[in-house]
Amino acid sequence: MDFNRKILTLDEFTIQQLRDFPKATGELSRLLRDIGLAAKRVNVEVNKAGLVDILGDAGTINVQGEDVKKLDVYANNQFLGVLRHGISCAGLGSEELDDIVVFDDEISNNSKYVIMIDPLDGSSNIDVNVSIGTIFGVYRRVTTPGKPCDRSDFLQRGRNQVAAGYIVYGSSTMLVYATRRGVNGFTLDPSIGEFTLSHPNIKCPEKGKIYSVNHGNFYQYDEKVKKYITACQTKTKETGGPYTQRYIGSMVSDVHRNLIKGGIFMYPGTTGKPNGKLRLLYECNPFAFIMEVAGGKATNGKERILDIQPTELHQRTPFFIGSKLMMEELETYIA
Ligand code: AHM
Ligand code: MG
Repeated sequence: MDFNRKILTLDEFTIQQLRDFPKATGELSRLLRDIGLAAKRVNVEVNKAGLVDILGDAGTINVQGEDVKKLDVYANNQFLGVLRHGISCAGLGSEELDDIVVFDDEISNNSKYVIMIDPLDGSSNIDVNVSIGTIFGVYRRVTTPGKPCDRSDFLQRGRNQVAAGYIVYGSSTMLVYATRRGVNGFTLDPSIGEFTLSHPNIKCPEKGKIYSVNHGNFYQYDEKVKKYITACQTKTKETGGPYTQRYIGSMVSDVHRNLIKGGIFMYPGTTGKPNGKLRLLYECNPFAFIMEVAGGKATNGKERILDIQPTELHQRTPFFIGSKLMMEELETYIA
């Protein structure tokens, strides 16, 4: 069989990027390779979730007080294990873990990066065969390499991310990651077991036709948000609506689609939960970084997501993200 040698694998791509930086150590490339490896392992289990007894509740409650599905636990262990054994990560913070994990050994203590991760997002969709995903953000440590990392390395503003990405386990499996230089998407080629560059230099269209929000919460949103949603449904000169409503309930899939096609995704605060549901550090910050590099915007309604100074590992925030012009239009409603 002839392979198309013009198609780069994830490893080939990240190594090629190093050519432009003669002083680069390759540590970030190794980290991305480790993430790719863990993602492939999780992908195998996601694909057979319906077949084996890995499906369903693990019977424990995670730190957010939500039921944990077995696959969440599996995914968390895979990423934790691969990154701990790798040599490019000093520690990890995860949606599934109460506190950070410090990889306190000589090699890990010398690495300059830490990772925030949601190992398996969209958990309510796991046992119904709907796309789910992994989300990650990579930070350069603020503590000095050579010593164990600590919480201050993780409680950084999102704008300090050096890279961020996600994996979507969908009709095909994709890994998308951004550095300041651009956003690139890789599709898993099952025949060779490699992520291959399929979506080079992703740019989010400035305007799209899709809005994504949980309509079930409509009457709990504040008046300004309700007005904007109503405008999305109404044909007006300003909005160019009505828009199409699309909401999977897996943010990775919802934002991935809107990133490619153009659109806006919202998880506003509600009367019961003023900060909404989504977590700043490992759900919103990585997507905000990716979206901004792709030309879009992300805010909590008052402030740019990437400027928020975190105080808690698991803090939540209202979240609005999407195409630049649609976000600017939203801002005229909620400012
Ligand atoms: P999870 O981390 O428990 O999976 O929850 C996060 C998910 C997001 O992927 C998605 O956007 C949101 O929850 C959907 O929530 P809701 O069902 O309230 O609309
Ligand atoms: Mg999540």
